[in-house]
Amino acid sequence: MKFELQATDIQSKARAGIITTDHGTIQTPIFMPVGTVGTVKAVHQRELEQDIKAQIILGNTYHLYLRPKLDIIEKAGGLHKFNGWSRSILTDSGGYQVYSLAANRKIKEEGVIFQSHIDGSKHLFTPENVMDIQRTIGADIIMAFDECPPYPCEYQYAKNSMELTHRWLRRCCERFDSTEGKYGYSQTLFPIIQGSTFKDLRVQSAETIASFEREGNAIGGLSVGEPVEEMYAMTELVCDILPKDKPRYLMGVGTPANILEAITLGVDMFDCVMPTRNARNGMIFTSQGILNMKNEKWKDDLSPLDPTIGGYVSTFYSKAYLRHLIVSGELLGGQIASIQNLTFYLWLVRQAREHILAGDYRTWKDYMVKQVMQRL
Ligand code: PRF
Repeated sequence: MKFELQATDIQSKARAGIITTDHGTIQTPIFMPVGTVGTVKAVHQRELEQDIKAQIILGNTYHLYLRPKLDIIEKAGGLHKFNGWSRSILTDSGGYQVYSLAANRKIKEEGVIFQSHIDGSKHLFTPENVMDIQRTIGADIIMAFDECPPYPCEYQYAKNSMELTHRWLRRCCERFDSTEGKYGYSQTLFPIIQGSTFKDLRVQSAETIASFEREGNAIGGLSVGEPVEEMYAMTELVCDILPKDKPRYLMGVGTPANILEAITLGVDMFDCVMPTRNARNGMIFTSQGILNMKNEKWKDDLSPLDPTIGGYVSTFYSKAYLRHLIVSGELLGGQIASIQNLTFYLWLVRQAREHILAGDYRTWKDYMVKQVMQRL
């Protein structure tokens, strides 16, 4: 993997860059649609590529390991071949899903013992086998195995958990560096900063993670229920410590406003289920603001969803038609809504990038946050 920092905004710490993996280039700042089980829910790979213009998508170790299981992904020749997505993929390590989804999880020094949310079967994730699993899945960027503590959390718990994450990182790196990709292209490992909302822990974690000198760094443990000001404060604190010549990934964030604000602080990569999950419930993001499709107001509005952001779905379908599909519980409603929301998220980060390159990001951001977050 390569990262070229192209520009830093004059008015803020926002950055524009290019990541190159063996599956293509990624222009940052970037939003990565979440494809938990190897599919971005309700969206075809062709739509992801042509309409949404996604450059990288996410997959999840926890889910793919439990179903369809590794033997099938390996037989296919890796996740890219299995799901037909030929651009870049990042996999999360399971260091989050195992805490949020699995039953009866027990965290020990060795790893985490948990029961599958699908069939109750018992499994063990360790830093070593999570590296091996992500080698087999074959994502371009893989994540270290971490513990994401809940919010709120006692100082001592957060400290112990952060130290465990750091010890696990050493084991992740040892296993990753002594193995190779299985499919003829290279993979890279990103470590994850933890430390809850404690400043001294965040500083310590950022310094420790930076000292591993991996090709990119991630910020975990945020957007887990803490006030948004805390999330921004922790993000800024760690971005100021992380090396400038490597991409920074803020995990699981967030709303359009969260993304635009975190870009100001120096974050380059984002992922979140919000655009797809909320789409299926009728919450539509557009360049003009947020629409609740269940609202009567849209029942006879035949204007296009969002003609300014480009893309077939956003230009072709009307608000009234999408409302009709969603109110009727039609599958196509979830599909159109998901494509609209992702097209908007990718449009938003492309615009952000252009304004960083032009040097007026902050001015544009202040205006845009108000516009895209207003409820229409
Ligand atoms: N760790 C991992 N994945 C994550 C997170 C984390 O802390 C978060 C926190 N918002 C989202 N996804 N491994």
